[in-house]
Amino acid sequence: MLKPVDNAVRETRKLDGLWQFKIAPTGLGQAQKWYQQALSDAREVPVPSSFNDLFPELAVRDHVGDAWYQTTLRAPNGWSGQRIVLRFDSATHRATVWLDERELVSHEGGYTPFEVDVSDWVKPGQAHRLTVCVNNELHWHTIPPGRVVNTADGRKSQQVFHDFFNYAGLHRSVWLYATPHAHIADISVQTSYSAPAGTVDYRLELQGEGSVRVVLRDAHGEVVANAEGPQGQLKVDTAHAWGPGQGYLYSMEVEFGSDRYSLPVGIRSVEVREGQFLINGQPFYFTGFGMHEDTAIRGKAHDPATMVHDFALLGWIGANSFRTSHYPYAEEVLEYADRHGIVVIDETAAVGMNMEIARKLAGSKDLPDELYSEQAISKATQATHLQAIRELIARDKNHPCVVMWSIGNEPDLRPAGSREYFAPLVEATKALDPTRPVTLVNVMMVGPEEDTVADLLDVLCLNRYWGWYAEGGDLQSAELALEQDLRSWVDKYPGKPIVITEYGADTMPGLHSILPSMWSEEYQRDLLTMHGRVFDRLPAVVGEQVWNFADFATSQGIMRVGGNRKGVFTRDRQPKAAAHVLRQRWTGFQKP
Ligand code: BDP
Repeated sequence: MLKPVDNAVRETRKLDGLWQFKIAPTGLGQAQKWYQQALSDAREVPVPSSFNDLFPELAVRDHVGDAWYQTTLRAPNGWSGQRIVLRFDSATHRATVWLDERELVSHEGGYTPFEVDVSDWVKPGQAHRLTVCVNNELHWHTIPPGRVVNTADGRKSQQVFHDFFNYAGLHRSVWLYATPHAHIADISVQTSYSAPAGTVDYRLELQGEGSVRVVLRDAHGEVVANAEGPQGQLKVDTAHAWGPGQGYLYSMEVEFGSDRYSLPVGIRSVEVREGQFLINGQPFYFTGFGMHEDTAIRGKAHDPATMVHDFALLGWIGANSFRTSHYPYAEEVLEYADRHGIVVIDETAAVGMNMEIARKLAGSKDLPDELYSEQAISKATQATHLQAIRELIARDKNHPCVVMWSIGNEPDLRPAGSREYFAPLVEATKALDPTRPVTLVNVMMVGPEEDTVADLLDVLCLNRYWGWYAEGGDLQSAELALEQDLRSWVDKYPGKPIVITEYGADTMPGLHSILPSMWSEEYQRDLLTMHGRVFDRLPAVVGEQVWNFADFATSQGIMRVGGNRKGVFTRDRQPKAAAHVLRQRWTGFQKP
């Protein structure tokens, strides 16, 4: 799916800004046809933003149901005769859109874009009413799953099975854009690199008639290869590879009839071989974090200032990678990673398929007994999940920074039905993109003898909390247990590389302790250092990503004090003591 761009023939207009807004019980506004007129009793909210933290009102923060958004849309006069498209970069977790009184489109899934051709309805120069109903409920069949229950006094309450606040709203930009009617609908590239040569295999999806020309330019604008036709290969004899720390991008310029699109392309290869994760044939060791899209006030909204600052902190600390835990991030983040040579593990929003964790987080005792069943994670969930994978790959397939797909986080892979649920999804991911390794992030409670899916994965991604949820306060025992745990995976799956995708400790900034004590800055520092020692003793470990980059908001509960405090940075991005230790370890890091 192509991101809207401005060029000689294409134009964009962002609809971001203050929109009219109103929360409502699920279905009420549809029944009363609120899209037929100006929203009554509405107030202004910014787009993009989560709505939850904007007002000092419990009913807004904890709202479960619909959130109505409305604005006036006007396409420029100059767009007459063009194809006009309305695009939402995300609407969390689902939305229905009306233009004036006409229902245009609905979309399920809170973290991937959707768009609709509005050429027949939008009259350039004319004002149109744009109404969006966003719904934030999570159910067993949604991704992520959750459960809506009724409180004793008849309100709706959302139980989430994952450990981050269920922020909702229009989190990313809304666009109107114009292209010629005969247009380039999609571009897919797959690259390979074997020093010094590189190739770019491309495939175009075209609507309408026209001749096709494809030109590849280097970063100086020099033409290095060209081709004709909707499918082909561009060869570069002496290629400048994209790689970690090397955000070198070519631009692939596509001409189709009068349409133009220029796609940034990084030439690189990714391969898992003999226990190593190879980028451009070289062993790569991941350093970095699991992150979150999470800041004060705006919640999960994409914000360029936060993005630039977070990447600067990644650079400062010597991180070369991150995981988009636990959902696809704004596409701008991937573009930035492309340009700056940061390596990304790209994850779907399938998080929380785990009753043991759900019980702790949702505080609920009456969850179904069987996780993979019609009452819980069902065929319907699997269908939503597959669609989420399709949409993730459709959006992100051309980003060189993305080196691996993670189809989910910490599902319980012990119960009956887990393999039947996940095996087809792993297979589908590999079929959709044969060029990238596929993983599914393993939870500590599922050991190598119990995990029903690990044999299908290219890389073992393990989340481990020795010294925190187990052996808490005793780093000596934690060190022994961690090493034993990891060696059991190496024994069972010799030759499969391991990335530790989570490890860490909740830490209150400013809390200090002479002796190792949980929650202190020293404890987090020592726990991370201990993990580093163990990883260095195990050649199979090809990466370490600390949980988490920064403190983040969660649901309320007895496990969390003002959110999850496992950040190496605070929520406002100040370093805890551990940040300095990681910086020392990661700057110029070489696996021993
Ligand atoms: C893991 C989850 C992550 C949590 C983390 C924690 O993958 O989302 O935030 O543990 O408990 O289970 O801090």
